[in-house]
Amino acid sequence: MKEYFQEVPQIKYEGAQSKNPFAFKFYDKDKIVLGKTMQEHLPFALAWWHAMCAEGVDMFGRGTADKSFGQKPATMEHARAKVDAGFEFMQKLGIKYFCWHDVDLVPEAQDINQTNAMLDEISDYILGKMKDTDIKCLWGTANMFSNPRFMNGAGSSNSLDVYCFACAQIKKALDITVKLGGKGYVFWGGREGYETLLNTDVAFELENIATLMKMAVDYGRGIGFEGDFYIEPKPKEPMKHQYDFDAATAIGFLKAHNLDKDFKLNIEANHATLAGHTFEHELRISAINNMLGSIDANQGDLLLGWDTDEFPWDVYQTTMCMLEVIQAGGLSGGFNFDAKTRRPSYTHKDMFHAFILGMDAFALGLLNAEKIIKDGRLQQFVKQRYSSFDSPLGQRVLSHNATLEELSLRACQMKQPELPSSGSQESLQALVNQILFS
Ligand code: XLS
Ligand code: NI
Ligand code: NI
Repeated sequence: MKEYFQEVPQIKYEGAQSKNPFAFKFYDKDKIVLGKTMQEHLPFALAWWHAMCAEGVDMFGRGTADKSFGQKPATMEHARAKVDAGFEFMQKLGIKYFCWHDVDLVPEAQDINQTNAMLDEISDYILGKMKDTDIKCLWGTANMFSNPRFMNGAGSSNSLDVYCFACAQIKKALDITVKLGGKGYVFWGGREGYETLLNTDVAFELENIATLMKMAVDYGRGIGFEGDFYIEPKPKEPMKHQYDFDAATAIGFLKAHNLDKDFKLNIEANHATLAGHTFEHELRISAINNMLGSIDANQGDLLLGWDTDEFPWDVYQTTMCMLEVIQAGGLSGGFNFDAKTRRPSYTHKDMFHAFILGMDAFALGLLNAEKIIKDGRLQQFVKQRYSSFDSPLGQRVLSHNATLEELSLRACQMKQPELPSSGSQESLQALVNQILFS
């Protein structure tokens, strides 16, 4: 078997003092943290589209990275080489999961029947690789945003014919997800949105998207898919207004259409910040609705207004993320590196450095979250902050037994309330730094 990344050895944990750029400094897969191994806390996944396909093309220039893996692009030989290279890459890093869109795996043919036949062939090939390794499929999805037919969206398209193509792609992608034993199926509504109300019937489009999702659930459950369907919220890009703006919007949509039993959310860090939220806000909103399913692990650049899909580096952010994930009891999905190396980081070695960065950043986040939880002062503060509700009257409010009249009466008797206790944000931030750096 050809080795694609000959210049890179098996990546091992060598500890924080190691000077080896091809070693983990913090990700120690068997280390026990809060009763589970790091590997159990952090089921990392490779995103096929970035790692195996994206060559660094941007609006102003062609690709800088070579992802041909010695084969002619848009051939089945190339598709198979990507599988070989992808599995070698994952094995060298100890990555146990991968995620894909249909057209990441095979080139799209003119005729959807031909594309489907190629998907059958490549999924057989992938299945063979999975059997020889302990690598699994985290989730699959259909790309319903790149082909020009989806210019007006997929479920939200004005064209019934295009809507049928969306159905066909979802059906096939679900077949392949089930065949590969995928834990999830993602809907990222890339073009499910609009540019102007002058040409758009929003109610019509939303209803059709919900119908499409219901048909997908019915079909998926019918062929034995037991995993979660996910919506991946994103507020904009490519569309100006995207319907799955953020976690709260997606949850409202799912509940309104009785889809909330079958769906959870796949939260992407960079999409959170594009929506004007922190990553941890989106995680918390999902978690309190029992809908935190999976994570697209990346980070954005707050100085730029688009999805830069950078590898996670900001350890405060991974710390806050891991605090949310642990408090939510973990993920049923995983941490998918929906991230790409910067355009000038174009070598195969850079791909390894990027994953080492991301895995170490999440390992640090996990270790930090453990410290904060074990310290306990932060949680204690939050609990104490609401302690006025411990009183008998407060308990009546919490058990929904109080009336507006009785609470109003108490206010009138008091004449003026005392000011609430301080929020103490600065003190808490200092506390977190003390916990992390002492
Ligand atoms: C794009 C999305 C996409 C989804 C899968 O912004 O993050 O990559 O994760 O379709
Ligand atoms: Ni994503
Ligand atoms: Ni994204």
